Amino acid sequence: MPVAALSLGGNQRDVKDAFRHALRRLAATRGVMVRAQSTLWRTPPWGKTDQPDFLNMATLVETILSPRELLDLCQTIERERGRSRSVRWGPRTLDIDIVAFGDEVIGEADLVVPHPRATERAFVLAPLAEIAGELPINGRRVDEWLARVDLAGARSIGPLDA
Ligand code: A4P
Ligand code: MG
Repeated sequence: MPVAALSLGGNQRDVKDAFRHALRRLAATRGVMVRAQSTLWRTPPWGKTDQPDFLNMATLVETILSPRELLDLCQTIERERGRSRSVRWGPRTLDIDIVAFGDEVIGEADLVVPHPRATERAFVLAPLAEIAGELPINGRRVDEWLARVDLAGARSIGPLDA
């Protein structure tokens, strides 16, 4: 079964609660098994810097869903936590990106895998490296990509449930 790497992020309202909700929903979905979850990271805002710090984490799921079905599921979970998409790279309660899906390469209008910006984002790579450092993405391993990005201000704050 393919393993997909997901990146979770948010900086509005109760983000930890949104992450717990997301992990519960993923685990409760038939055909999706949560195999690993990173610690929680506090990260400075990327892209649009005049907004609060984010919380980020990563999870690995093994799934019989297709990439599109997994995207639909992630978007349903985002909507359940009131995600609004008004500002690009702006504040949000819960964002779930598919970083990688097995070794699939997808280039559709609304689904690009591996996620095109994942390899330049410390907030994606640092949590993911804890659980999938050797995962290849676009020709390099996650831990190799991580060595190339600026980790300033990003720190693990421990397990989600602590
Ligand atoms: N979409 C295409 N490919 C994918 C994929 N692999 N996974 C499409 C998920 N979605 C994918 O998503 C818009 C559309 O992208 C979706 O409807 C889906 O069809 P989006 O999340 O609103 O925006 P985006 O275009 O994916 O932008 P991007 O670059 O992911 O930026 P975001 O998600 O808006 O960035 N700083 C820190 N420290 N931590 C963060 O978590 N997040 C953002 C938000 C900005 N700065 C951050 C963080
Ligand atoms: Mg996104």
